[in-house]
Amino acid sequence: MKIYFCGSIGGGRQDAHLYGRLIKKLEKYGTVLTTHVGDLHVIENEKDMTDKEIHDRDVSWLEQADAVVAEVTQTSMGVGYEIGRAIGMKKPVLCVFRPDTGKEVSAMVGGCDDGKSVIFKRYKEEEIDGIFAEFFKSL
Ligand code: 6IA
Repeated sequence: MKIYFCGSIGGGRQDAHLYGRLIKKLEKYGTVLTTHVGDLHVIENEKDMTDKEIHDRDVSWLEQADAVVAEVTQTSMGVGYEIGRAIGMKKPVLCVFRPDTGKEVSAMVGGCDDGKSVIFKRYKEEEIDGIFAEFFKSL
């Protein structure tokens, strides 16, 4: 199982530590192609790559992925783009959002759940094990 994890980078790195914890949990289910999203040094490490190189590499990983998991609490243009591309590629997608942060989620993400292969869930971090287990069992 190849898993593409999405989290905010340019949109703000406030949740970077959380992404690292979620990626560790996802590694129970398969190979996470995008571990750099949880890396506190990603911006510094990839500063020599052009936008085009980053985009083309990430889209090619998205094409290879069997499932996509997106943490959508921190608004990010790139994460929204990846979710849209993944749905277009008919990949199973799980979006998770933490309402207790007081943030609002875009209606285009909050409303993307189709009850089958595109799932949107509001959660608290202590609930994530059950949410991941249910999502991967359904694949
Ligand atoms: O708009 P954002 O940057 O927040 O978009 C974040 C999403 O786009 C993540 O889920 C990544 O998969 C992808 N992404 C955006 N930027 C990068 C990146 N370097 N490296 C890898 N994936 C990325 C950005 C470095 C740059 C800020 C200097």
